[in-house]
Amino acid sequence: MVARLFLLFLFIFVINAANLKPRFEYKYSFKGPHLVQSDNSIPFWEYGGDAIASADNIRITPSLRSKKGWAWTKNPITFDQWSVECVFKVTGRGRIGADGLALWYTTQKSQEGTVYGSMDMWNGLGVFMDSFDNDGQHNNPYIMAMVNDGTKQYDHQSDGAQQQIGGCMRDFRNKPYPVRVKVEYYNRILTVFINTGLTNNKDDFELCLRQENVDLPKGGYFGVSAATGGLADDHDVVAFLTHSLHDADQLAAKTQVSEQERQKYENEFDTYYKELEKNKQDFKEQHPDQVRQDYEGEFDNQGERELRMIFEGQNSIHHAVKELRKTLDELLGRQEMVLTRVSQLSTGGAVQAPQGGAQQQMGGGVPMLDTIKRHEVDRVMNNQNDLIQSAREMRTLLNDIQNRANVIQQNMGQGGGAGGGGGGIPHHTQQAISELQEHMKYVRQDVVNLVNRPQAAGGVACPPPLAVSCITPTLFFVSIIAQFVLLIAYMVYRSNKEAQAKKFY
Ligand SMILES: [Ca+2]
Ligand SMILES: [Ca+2]
Repeated sequence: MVARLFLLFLFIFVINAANLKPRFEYKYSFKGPHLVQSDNSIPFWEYGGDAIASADNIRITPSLRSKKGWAWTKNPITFDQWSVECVFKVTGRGRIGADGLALWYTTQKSQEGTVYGSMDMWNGLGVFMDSFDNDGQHNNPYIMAMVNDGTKQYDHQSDGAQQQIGGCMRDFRNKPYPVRVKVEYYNRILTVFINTGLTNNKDDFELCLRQENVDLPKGGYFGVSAATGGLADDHDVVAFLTHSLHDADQLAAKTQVSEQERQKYENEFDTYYKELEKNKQDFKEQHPDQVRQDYEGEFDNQGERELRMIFEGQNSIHHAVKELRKTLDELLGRQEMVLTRVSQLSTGGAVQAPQGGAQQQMGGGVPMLDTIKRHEVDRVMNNQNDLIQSAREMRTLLNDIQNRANVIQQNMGQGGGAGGGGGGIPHHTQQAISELQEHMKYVRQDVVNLVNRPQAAGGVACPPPLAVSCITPTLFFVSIIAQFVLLIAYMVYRSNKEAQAKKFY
């Protein structure tokens, strides 16, 4: 039976919810995280008593004994049907807390009193979250609603059990998530839902009470208050969210009116737009020099310029990296070369030794990559030896020729003194010598004539401008002999060369 009743209620709520269109009323709401302003005021709200406002919530009372606090909207509401959602946390160290939190819709505000921190005998609605079980019925914490016309006193001793229009027993203290109480007043129906904060789902509401034919005064104030007694809890209100409720059909009618207004505003907009365009055109015609060019291309160029700068920067970085890599490769190559030479010096010293002499001959001990080969060295050495040998032979021949010349000279001297006494000299030789002496005599005579003739003539002399002096007979004969010797030496050298060539082949 209870389940069927609950389903019926739920069906009615769904029907109601389907027809309701809420609209958030920020002037009757507050929430974090920037709840309080720099001057500790809350926009559209006022608070007092022991209440402390922070950025995240309003601590209506701290967990100290006998504290009272409150917060009210500054202005009365301008709508008749509404939904308020109070998000709060009641926390205390004890298993039992006190006294409780109240949510108000009344015709008066900011009256500190005895009913959960606010004044008694109120005119309007009070929804109480009663923590402390005054009547000992073990039915607290308890949530109840009470409507007052300003004449009734709240009965603390019985926890208002006989004054409530409805309620439910729910534990709202020390919950993991904020507790939410949603109160709806629509078509004279008062409904209270509760989310007990066991989950993080903000829409996890359950019905607490529903009462029809509830008449509330118009133009009241919303408020919250709390109080502590001998026991104390922190009563923190995290958010107070107010929505005005509108019938969907009424809203449609209002929207229809808005549609007509929209047409009107659109026409006005068209008119103003055309006028603006006309004024702009007139301005361009009157001030052609002040008319700015189209910005589109400029912005495009700027974007392209930035893109090009980025590309250029990347290219320069790429180039620098390439240069670095190239330099690194060169360094590595040099290092490898040095290492190779060092290893050759350390391991191949004995092998290199035979070439040491040649290398030193080539101008130092620095190894050369294109060094002279062994057979080339041998050839050069052989040529040098040949040259030395030839020089020795030539010296020998020269000595021989010189000796012979001396002999000839001696024979000539003896021949001149002894007459025909030839001694051991053959006859033909003696005859040739005599002929040679004859020729020499003629030659000497001619030379003497040549020397003496200029003196005798007294005119022609050796050409004085030339530095070369006139040749003397001794020099002449020496030159003749030297030529002779050179001729013989050349012939000897040639014969030796041909003999060597024959021997080589
Ligand atoms: Ca109580
Ligand atoms: Ca009780």
